Amino acid sequence: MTADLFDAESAAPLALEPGAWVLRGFALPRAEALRGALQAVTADAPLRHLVTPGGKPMSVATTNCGALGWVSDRAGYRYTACDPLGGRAWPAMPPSFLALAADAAARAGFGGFAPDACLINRYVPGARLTLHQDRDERRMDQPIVSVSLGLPAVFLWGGPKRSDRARRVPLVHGDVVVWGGPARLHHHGVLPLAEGEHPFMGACRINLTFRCAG
Ligand code: MD6
Ligand code: FE
Repeated sequence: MTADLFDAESAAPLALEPGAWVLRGFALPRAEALRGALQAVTADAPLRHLVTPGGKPMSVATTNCGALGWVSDRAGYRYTACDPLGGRAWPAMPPSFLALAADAAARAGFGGFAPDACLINRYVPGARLTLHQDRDERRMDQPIVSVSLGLPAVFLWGGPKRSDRARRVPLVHGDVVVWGGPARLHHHGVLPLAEGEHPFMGACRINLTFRCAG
């Protein structure tokens, strides 16, 4: 582990706008622990392609850990305590996940963040996420913490209205984005992932999104 990696945790956050921050490389020193915990979670609750309320399979594959998990099906979007695939509770949130989320939120000025939901998304080349708001959570006073691992992606950062102009923010392995307060309901998305092979994660991008859902 080099000094550079640890410096990432103390580097000044980049402000996208009030309440929204990019923490470059914040997760890098912990990437190995995160990957190990991720393997355990996905062995228990496999990644799967959920169907949108409109009936289309999502290009992103999804699973969850924590007390609550985000799901989508013909009936809509919601949080559930059990994995609809096996009927059992979602895997517990690994301590390494929880610590990273709390530390990143604190770095962005949101102290005491204790998420009860972690949505795990796997993007392969071509997978994308159209502009949306994260508004299925009960706690709008709590931020969203979004961790990028693996292949680079272009994050779209928009405004309160879907028609607001969206900025393109390149995200790489280890970057963390935190948004809350006045930015909590801003639209965001991910452009189609480019082809590539990441030395640490293979041919995919993993995104961990932490929320206070319940
Ligand atoms: C990202 N993901 O992948 C951001 N939101 O960088 C999201 O904003 C997101 O992947 C809701 C549901 C799934 C997601
Ligand atoms: Fe989102």
